Amino acid sequence: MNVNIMNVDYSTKIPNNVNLSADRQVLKALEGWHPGYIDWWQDMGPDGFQQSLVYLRTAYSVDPRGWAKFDYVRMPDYRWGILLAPQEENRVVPFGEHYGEPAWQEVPGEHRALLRRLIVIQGDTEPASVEQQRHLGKTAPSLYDMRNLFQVNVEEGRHLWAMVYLLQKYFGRDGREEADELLRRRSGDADSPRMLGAFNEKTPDWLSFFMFTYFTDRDGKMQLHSLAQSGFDPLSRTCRFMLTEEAHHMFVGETGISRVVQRTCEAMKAAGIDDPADVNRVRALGVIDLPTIQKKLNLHYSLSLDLFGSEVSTNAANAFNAGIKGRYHESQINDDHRLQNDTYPVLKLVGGEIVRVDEPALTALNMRLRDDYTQDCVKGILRWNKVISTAGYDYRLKLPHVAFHRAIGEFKDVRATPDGVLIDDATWSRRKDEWLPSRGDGDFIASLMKPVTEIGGFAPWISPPKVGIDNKPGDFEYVKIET
Ligand code: BYC
Repeated sequence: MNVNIMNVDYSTKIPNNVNLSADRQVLKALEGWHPGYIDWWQDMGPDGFQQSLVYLRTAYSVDPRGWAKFDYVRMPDYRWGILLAPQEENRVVPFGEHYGEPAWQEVPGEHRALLRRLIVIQGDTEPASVEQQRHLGKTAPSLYDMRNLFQVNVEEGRHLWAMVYLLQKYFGRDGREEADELLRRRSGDADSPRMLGAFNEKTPDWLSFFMFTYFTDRDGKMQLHSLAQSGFDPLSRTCRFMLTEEAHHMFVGETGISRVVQRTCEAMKAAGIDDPADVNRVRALGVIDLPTIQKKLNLHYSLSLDLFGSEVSTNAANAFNAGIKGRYHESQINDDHRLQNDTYPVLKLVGGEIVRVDEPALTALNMRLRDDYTQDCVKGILRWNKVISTAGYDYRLKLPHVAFHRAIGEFKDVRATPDGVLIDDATWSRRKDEWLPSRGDGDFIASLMKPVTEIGGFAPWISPPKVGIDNKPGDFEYVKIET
């Protein structure tokens, strides 16, 4: 069969652009995995709405100029497919000890375990996020938002398929076992949790959902960029296409928070409130006060920082040396791409103080990626602050210090304020509710989470978006709930 890599073959049960119909063994393995996936989706995917018609985009091509089409779909009928970006001719390993050698089309034997581990970790996060968000459909502030949630969910499901394809095609029996385990672990489960910390936390409300898609999906972006550099070409091609979808997830987060901030500012202005920190008066208006938004931001940013691992990591150095996981925008960096003699400044705790220490660049790769991530996060903060200043308020949202509220790495054993001042346990206990969402904050936000399902309607705590999805008008029925 002539494979057209740009267009996706929808004639097989599992849509793909990897010529699965000629790869009987892998097709069989994937078809064997499919029923378990559907069971998982029914059990752990969006709670309710499985029979609703949702206006979703589905990838029909991997051509960046036009790759998706929109239509009404019942979520269990979504065509989860295996889509790889086109193979680049003569691609070479772009970094590490194998720098300049031809990229691998098969798993390099010596790096098999390392590669499998990274693919499994990546795969584990995808279903985890769907599990964390499964109850949110019931409190969606609009059909527009509900549709975005479900879009994110089905695409995280597809990203799981992407990793399962790699495991089943390239890792034989242990790959198949790992694929089964990905359906067995559950977010937050005491016995069988998901692998990384942030993916076992709750996503209790829509503000958390927006923060998660802004901050945690952005870790996904950074990690996928690093894996897209991989010398193992199938992983690189898979991640490159995943990044195309990922952009929308972060858009949902950024615009979601922007709309919450906008609504709060409008309500404060209309009520003549001058002080955004006057929490009780603002809350009485039925909108989320800016200090509470800041606390949610503190929480989700710090949880997401933990996803970068320790600042100094031999795992990261090994993955780089092996040519398996590169740096953000590796091929655009102007250096020797081996890093044997370079250093990188790392924030560390030395004698009870936070200082910058030059470490070998190879072991500091997690820190470097985390720094790139922080820079990327700042962009949204600037946009949200623009909304606040345009409304005439002198209040700034900001990223907390990297030592604040950490469970992984250099600062996991200390307490710090959002400004990075080290404090003792007693001060932390006394003041932590000023910095992180308290039970009372959670209860207040929960009290606002009333579903709005009429066409074109929005909950009073969030502004409508500036434009619709797929250029649809404001009164478009993004989800036909009863069909
Ligand atoms: N929680 O050398 P270390 C996404 C473990 S998100 C629990 O410090 P390393 C998405 C680590 O496994 C992107 N354990 O770190 C977003 C190791 O354990 P072992 C997901 C943690 O290995 C939203 C030990 O601590 N993709 O796509 O250099 C929605 C020492 O590790 C954590 C990836 O993460 C933690 N936070 O870096 C949907 C890419 N951190 O081996 C999807 C693949 C560390 O000693 N993963 N540990 O038992 C990696 O590149 C790396 O494994 C990590 C950790 C960056 C996660």
